Amino acid sequence: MTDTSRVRLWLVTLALALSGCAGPFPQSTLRPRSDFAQATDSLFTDIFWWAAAVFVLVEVLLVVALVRFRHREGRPAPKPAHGHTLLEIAWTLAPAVILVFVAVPTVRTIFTSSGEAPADALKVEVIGHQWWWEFRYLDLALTTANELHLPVGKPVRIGITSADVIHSFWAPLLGGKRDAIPGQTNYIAFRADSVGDYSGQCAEFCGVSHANMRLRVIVDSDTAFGAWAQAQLGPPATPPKASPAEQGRAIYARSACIGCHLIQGVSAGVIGPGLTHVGSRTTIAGGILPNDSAHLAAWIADAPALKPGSLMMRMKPPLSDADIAALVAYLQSLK
Ligand code: HEC
Ligand SMILES: [Cu+2]
Repeated sequence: MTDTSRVRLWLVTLALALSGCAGPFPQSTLRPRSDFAQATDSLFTDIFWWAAAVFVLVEVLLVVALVRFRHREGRPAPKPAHGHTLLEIAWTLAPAVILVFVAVPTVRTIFTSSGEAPADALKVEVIGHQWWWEFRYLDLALTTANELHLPVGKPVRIGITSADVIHSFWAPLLGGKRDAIPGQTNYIAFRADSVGDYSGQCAEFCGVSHANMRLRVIVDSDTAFGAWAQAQLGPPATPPKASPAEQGRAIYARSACIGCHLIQGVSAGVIGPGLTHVGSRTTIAGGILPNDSAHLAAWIADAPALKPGSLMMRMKPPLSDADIAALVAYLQSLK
């Protein structure tokens, strides 16, 4: 590699690293927005400063030793410290004491992040699927996908499990990362402290589209959360007579879609995300695509082209463009 190309490589790397930090809510654990994230962040900060102090001390001693005991012409070798009892006791005890300072807050944080929550906490079950997330609000009898709405300031208890392989739920500014294991439920609990749209993702390799298994946690004000839940609990919108959306509903009802998707009163599939209110979501396909006409159409035409390995295979025989447009109109009407 020439010198200029090496410099260029470093500049590109730097630009990428810096742009990774941009944006309103980057996936950073260093900007906690919940008590859970706050606890892990303070633990990190505490241990970071302990480590920094040890580093400085060790480096200072090293430099002092290098300078003081360096080889000089005609000078006898320095006396070894071997067998110096006091010194040996000191350097055995000091690390033990430092480890206590690390262990106490660590164990405390393990307990505070173990999923204990007050009895009135909002209970949500998170189920990982290849490659999307299902969210069930246990007390509200409400199920949604990929976008988890939560009320600000309220305690939430999240039970995490999986329908297939091991995934890991992680919304860095709020909580996680905690494994989603089939046949087992792991818990986290937190209280989000500010309204916002926080991104997250699966954090355990789970197959070809692992990197395309993202999620959003939308922390709403109390009233906005209430309104959202109310709307989700309602029946799906009925498309107006003779509209493209009504035509779309007819196409949906006679296509393979019904075998995999739930739309209340229309179909009862359980393999893919529920679509009863799919029009109210901002993204589709595990948070990787915006929920707009172009992306919905491309997705319905050929999902695996947008998301390698997607379990929503290409429809056979392929749907016509007109059918796809009608399906898109129908799905968008499902607010
Ligand atoms: C074999 C089962 C299967 C069939 C048939 C199927 N889908 Fe899907 N669908 C899925 C799965 C699984 C996902 C989630 C894929 C992912 O995100 O990786 C999905 C995702 C979607 C999404 C995105 C939802 C979201 O919120 O992310 C839409 C919209 C959708 N399907 C519409 C349709 C339509 C319309 C049809 C019929 C033309 C259809 N699907 C047929 C399994 C299926
Ligand atoms: Cu994964």
